[in-house]
Amino acid sequence: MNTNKSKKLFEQARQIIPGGVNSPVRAFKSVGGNPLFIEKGVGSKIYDVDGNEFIEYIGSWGPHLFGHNPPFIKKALLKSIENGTSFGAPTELEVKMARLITNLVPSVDMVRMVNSGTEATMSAVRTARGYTGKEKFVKFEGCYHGHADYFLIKAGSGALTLGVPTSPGVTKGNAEDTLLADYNNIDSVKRLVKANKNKIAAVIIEPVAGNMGVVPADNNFLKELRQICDEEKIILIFDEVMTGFRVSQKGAQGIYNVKPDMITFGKIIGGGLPVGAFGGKKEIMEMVAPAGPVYQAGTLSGNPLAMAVGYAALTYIKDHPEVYDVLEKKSAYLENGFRNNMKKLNKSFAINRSGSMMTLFFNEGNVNNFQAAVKSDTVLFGKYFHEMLARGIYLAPSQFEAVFISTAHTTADFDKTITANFESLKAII
Ligand code: KE4
Repeated sequence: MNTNKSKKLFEQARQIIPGGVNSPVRAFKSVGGNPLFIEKGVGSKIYDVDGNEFIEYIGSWGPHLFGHNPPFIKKALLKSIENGTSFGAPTELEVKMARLITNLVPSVDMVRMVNSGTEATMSAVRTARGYTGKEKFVKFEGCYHGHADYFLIKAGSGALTLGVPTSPGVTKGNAEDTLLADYNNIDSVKRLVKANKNKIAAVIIEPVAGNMGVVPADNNFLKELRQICDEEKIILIFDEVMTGFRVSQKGAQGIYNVKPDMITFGKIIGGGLPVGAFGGKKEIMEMVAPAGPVYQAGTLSGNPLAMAVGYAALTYIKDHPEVYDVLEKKSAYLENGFRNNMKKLNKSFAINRSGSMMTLFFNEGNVNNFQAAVKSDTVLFGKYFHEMLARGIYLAPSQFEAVFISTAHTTADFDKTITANFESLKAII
């Protein structure tokens, strides 16, 4: 495969952009080799600057539920730009977007738009602290909530992939107020609550973790978490930046029937443009400026272009709930293809899937938490990644990420992927 243009661009990029990329996981550091520079995306395919075509499963890390550039998204963007890009003043579309989200998601009475998942989670924790008057909060090892200082305490995703359990530059003060629990281990939460009586403002969790690879919460775990938060007056925050409108029309809370007090969104609600959001109960959200004293702001929050695309995406989801049955069938087909391959090869690597997000772990055990996930063979994953790339399949360049299936992926795409998976596994085992 000719990748000369990408190589040249990467050499230039590394001189003027840290690591040559604007987000670490894109640099292929954990799989080796040089990243490909992408020129365009159409449906389930992306094309790099050297003209190579790939069936791709990153979907821009989650936003592309309908594949690249679906006509209805493109139309909404082109129509919106006729009126300009951004006004820094309220627009009707922001009201319509907020109403659509509050109608679609039962636990959201009010919602504030921001520009990234990090802003959403950072603001949600600050609001929970302001509302409760308490300072500490609990996160789970292996969960990633973006790069706000107080989350980069043994974060998952990028930090985990980069093997840096805590990031330099994060102060002791931040680390002191961030408590770490074990995913799917309710006793670890109880121990923290007991040791920090009346000091914990919030628990934030990915209800289906996607940043240690896909690790769904055990059924009772979220219910027990909800109960502890009720008893201890702790705000339960579901970080659904990845799972929101991905795993069901109501996100993960739609499949677990557990209502959080606050919820964060990103990715799909922006349809590929920079958007995040945080929302929840009215009495909590009324704490947010200018309604209340918890300051939060953003020059481009709720900007017309992002709202136009996000509104088109969520309107499609509202009008087509059957899209989740379609995604379930497509995703199950791919998962079963991989499982059949492993049977033929007499291997039993773990596959975790929730709806249209899935991870193949190079790990023969059951992966239901961070400690299990990190036992995966990342060297073998790196070899697998490149074998698949050489066969025209572009996966997430890290063992600790999810692959995303879209409505644009066809059976022909899956059959090609399943064949590539078989040949790649055979080549590396
Ligand atoms: P952003 O700030 O990257 O928009 O969102 C942070 C975030 C928050 N919460 C969850 C559950 C997330 O998955 C993310 C971001 N996800 C990663 C992919 N695992 C973004 C990819 C990247 O860092 O480039």
